[in-house]
Order: sequence, then structure tokens, then C-alpha cells
Amino acid sequence: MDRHYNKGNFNSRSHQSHLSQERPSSKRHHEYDRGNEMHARRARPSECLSPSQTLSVSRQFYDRDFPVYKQPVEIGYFSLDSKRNFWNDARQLRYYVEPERCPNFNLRDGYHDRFVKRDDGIKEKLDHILKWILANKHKLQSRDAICPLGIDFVTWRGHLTKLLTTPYETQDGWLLAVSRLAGTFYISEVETEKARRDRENRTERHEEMMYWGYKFEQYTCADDAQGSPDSGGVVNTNEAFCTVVQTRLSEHKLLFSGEVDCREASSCAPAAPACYIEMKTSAEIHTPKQRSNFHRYKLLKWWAQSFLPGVPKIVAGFRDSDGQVVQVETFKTSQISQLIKTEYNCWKPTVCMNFCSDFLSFVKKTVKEDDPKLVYLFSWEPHKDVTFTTHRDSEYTFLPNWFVKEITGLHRETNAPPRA
Ligand code: 0WD
Ligand code: CA
Repeated sequence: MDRHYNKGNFNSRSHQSHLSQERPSSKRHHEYDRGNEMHARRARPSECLSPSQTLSVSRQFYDRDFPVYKQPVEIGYFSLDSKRNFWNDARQLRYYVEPERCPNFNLRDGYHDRFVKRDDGIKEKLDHILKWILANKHKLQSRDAICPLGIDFVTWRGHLTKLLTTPYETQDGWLLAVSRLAGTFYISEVETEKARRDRENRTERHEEMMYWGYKFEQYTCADDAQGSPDSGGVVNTNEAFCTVVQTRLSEHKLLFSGEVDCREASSCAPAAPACYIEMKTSAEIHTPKQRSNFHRYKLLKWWAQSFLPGVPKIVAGFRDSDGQVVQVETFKTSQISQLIKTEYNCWKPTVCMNFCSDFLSFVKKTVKEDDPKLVYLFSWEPHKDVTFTTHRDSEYTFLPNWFVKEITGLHRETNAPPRA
């Protein structure tokens, strides 16, 4: 590794400097700082990766102008029914029914007798999104011979949320598998060992508290625009309505899907995704310390998740330790960044978005081979840099044959010379 290269190249001002392979300009040389030196040292080839093959997560590199993030456009949706079957329609979409400000909902009700829990040991990877793509490829097909879908990245919204919050995450790392097929990069999460251990060792109390969020949705959502919530029914977490949105972050064209809890019931409401509402539950806040933690940790996750697909409204049910909702409050996604500015040294949306953008650039630079059987596994642990390993025909391969076959067919059609 060339120290001079790192000195000149790692500075917080120059865009992408912490991942690019460009030679440094002598002008930048003096901009070297201590933080950057640490970054360079950490990136030494202890894992046989040269620094250009790692990506720093330090906030200082990402605290620059907010990147271009185009207004997300809903290009479709799909539903997953009570048996987790895919439907290319909105049958699972629900309608918001505003609760009282202090409703006294009992979130524990039905946990033992009216709850069907999705088996979260079953890894569905991107399969539902891939089904949506095949059912709607007429909406996507571009004339670009290199990239017939005309999209750079396909993934779940939840994976992007994890990327956005990475510069502020101190507990949980992540593993993201990436394969390139016909010019498009597919990103699918792999469960970390820690996440698997945590999942398998959840306490009964934790299991029950995970139910509370779904129960709150049941108290506030109806199946029809004119209907009322049925709090006596079964909560089945297999059921989901997912929006599919297209947008652009810097130069990266994205297609992702995210689960949507409900929409405004009024027919005058704006078009999707602006009519969508995210439902949340959270422990009630008594002390300044609790409020500060809520702003620092919870609002970061809530903001990132809803900002990505353009969901403008978050309805929060604050509950006591016995699962009674004691207060309901609405947050506008666009106002969250203002709300947290009173916190000292708090998170910044621009850091989240720039990190995500640079990670996607890093992926494009790294994943050169277009082969659905080849997985580049990007790995991150708190306080470390992002690194990667490659795996051919392994347990990590995630693009199914039924999808590869169809897309490869499209690719050939697009590349075929025009018929005489
Ligand atoms: O198998 C997997 N590892 C994954 C499954 C990874 C990513 C997503 N999914 C599935 C989810 O089960 C869900 O059907 O995809 C769908 C949602 O994807 P998303 O919107 O990208 O995920 P995210 O933003 O993390 O979560 C949105 C909602 C959650 O709402 P809250 O308010 O809790 O953030 O999707 C639900 C949940 O309601 N959800 C899940 N439901 C059951 N089991 C799960 C899960 N493991 N994860 C998210
Ligand atoms: Ca929710």
C-alpha cells in the first residue's frame, strides 16, 4: 500500500475520496488530517484487501451537501396473503382510521389466541420482488443493450434503511450479498451470526413485544376505505402490502420495495406513495433522557425507513410497559430532521444519504463480473470499514434460475440485431 496515495486521497472535502482509486492531486496533499490517517491505517491489508477495496463508515467523510434524491415514484405494488402467497395486486392494502389521542388500546390482547406468526427462519431473499419484476417487465424494459431493465440496483427498502443508518450504528453489523445480472445489481441481505443468535434466543417478553406493533396496526387499520378496524380478528404477520418504487440517488437508479402499513382512507388523498402511512409503537417518554434517546435512535430509524419510499406520515402509539397505548402522536417524515436539531451531536440525514450513495458507488466499482452465480458478500461490523469476499456457486447464491432464465432471455432480445 502506498501511504502517499492514502494521505493525499483521504480527505473529508473531496467527494468519493475515501473509496476512489484516483491518484491524489498535490493540491489536496495538505488537506490530510488525523482522522483520515486512522482510516488509512485501518484499511491496511490485514484481510488481504488493499485500501481501495474497503469503504470507511466514518461520519466525517459523508458530512457534505445532500445528494440528489429524486422524489420516489410508485411503479407498482404487490400483496402477500395469509399463507405468504404473492399476488400482483393491492388486496392487502388497508385504510387508516384515526384513533383517539389517548385510546387505551390493549396491545397484549390476542397474543396467545389470535396470532399467526410468520416463520422468520424462512429466508425469502428477493424472491417476491423478482416475481413482481417478471410480472411487470413491460413497465421496465429499456432499450439499453447492457442493462435491459434500465435499473442499477434492486433491493428491499429495509436493506437500504440499514445502509442509511450505518454511520450511526454501534450494535449490529450487516452482510449484504450482491450479484450482477444483465447490468443490474441485486442486493439481498444475509443474516449475521449475531442476528441469528439474537433471533433464536429471544425472551418470551421480547416475542410478545414484537406482536404489539402488529396489534397496534389492527386497532387503526380497516380492510376497506369505509370500514372500521376489527380488533377481535386474528393478527397474521404473513400478510403484507408492499409498494414498489423507483427513484435515483446521485447517479444510481434504484428500484426497491417496502411494506406499507396503510393509506389515508379519503379518496381526496394524494397519489401513492404520498397517501401512505407508517404505523409505529414505542415506549412512553417520561424523562429528558428518554426523549433524547428517542430522538437519537428511534427517530433515525423511523426517518430513514419512511423517507426512502416517500411515505410522509408516521403515526406513533406510545405505550406503557404493560402494552397499553396511552398516547398517539403523528410525525411528518419531512419535519423529523428539524425536530432532532436540538439534540447535541445528533444524526444528520445528509450523512446517511451520502454514505448510502458512496456504498452503491463502491458496489459498482467492485462487482465487475456479470454472473448470477457469483456473489460479492459485503460485510460490516460496528467501528470497522466495509469489506467484501467473493463466492461462486455457494450457499450465498440468491438469484433463482426461474428469474435468471427470463432476464437472460430479455437480455438476448435487447441485444439481438434488428430483423431484416
Ligand atoms: O427474510 C428476510 N430477511 C427479509 C424479509 C428481509 C427484508 C424484508 N423481508 C420481508 C418482510 O417480512 C416484509 O414482508 O419483506 C417485507 C418488508 O420489507 P421492508 O419493508 O423492506 O422491511 P422493513 O422496512 O425492515 O420493515 C417494514 C415492515 C415492518 O414494520 P416496522 O414498523 O416494524 O418497521 O415489514 C414488517 C414489519 O411490519 N417486517 C416483518 N414482518 C415479519 N417478519 C419482518 C419480519 N422478519 N421484517 C419486517
Ligand atoms: Ca410499521
